[in-house]
Amino acid sequence: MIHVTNNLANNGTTIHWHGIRQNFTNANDGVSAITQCPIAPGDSMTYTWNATQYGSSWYHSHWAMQAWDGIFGGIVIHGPATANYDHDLGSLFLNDWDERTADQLYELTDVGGPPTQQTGLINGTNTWTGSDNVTVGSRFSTTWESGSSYLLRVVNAAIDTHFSFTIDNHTLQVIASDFVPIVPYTTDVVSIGMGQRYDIIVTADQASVASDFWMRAVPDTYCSENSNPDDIKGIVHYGGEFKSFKLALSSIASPKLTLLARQTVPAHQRLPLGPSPKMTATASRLLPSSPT
Ligand SMILES: [Cu+2]
Repeated sequence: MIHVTNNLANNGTTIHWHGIRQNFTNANDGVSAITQCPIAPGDSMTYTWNATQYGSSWYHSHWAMQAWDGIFGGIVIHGPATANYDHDLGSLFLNDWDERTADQLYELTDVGGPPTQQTGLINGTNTWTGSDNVTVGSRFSTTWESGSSYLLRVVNAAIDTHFSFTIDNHTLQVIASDFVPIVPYTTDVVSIGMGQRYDIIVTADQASVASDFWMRAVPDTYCSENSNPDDIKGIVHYGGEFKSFKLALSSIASPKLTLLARQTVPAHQRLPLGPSPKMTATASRLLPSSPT
């Protein structure tokens, strides 16, 4: 059961639970104008559905372009894993990013096809150098203890980018794809399409090589274009206690480079988002395991 309150000033919203089976609960699928009317500004709605699958997914707005201006988050439904790990770090989001809002880009798409994205984010953050030559933002970073193994629940929440996910020097052990547990296999790179999730175990076994490694989300540019395909990077740092992943909010070093709807989205004539859009989806980060 999830209570959603729409704190946006001007726009309706709905929240869709990506990949969740909605047998007999179809009205809770969160698809605007299909399974429900949008939740009006100031209004609330309680979504109720059964967790009959387990694994990693995400929720996102299903109203216009809102999801790609930042209204999304992780869903974790606990269940068995097909390989052992020490620590579950949680959801790790990959996004493409542009300083214009998704609504502004949509108008360009109407006349010229999908525009080139400027860069991308790892869990809501990255650095970026604009046309004024000023670099803003900060890299995503995560601290690991040498010898421990970590579960990463990677989600591609991009609007128009297929990513290749890698961590320099590290082997990735894949144990689930979307909500499907799989026989574990190891690889150097995981290719992840929009909306997809992969559960990946990584062992911190490279302390003898270096203390810091790049985590990379490389846009597959045969599908779409990006101005900084080699710069969507985060840091894996060895040396200290791990912390679970957290999707970066507006507390990011630069307010400019972040998921737009988390902060101030400039008013726009087509879809005038309010001066301070904010949305809370409570109790949605961690959902109980399904009864068997
Ligand atoms: Cu979805």
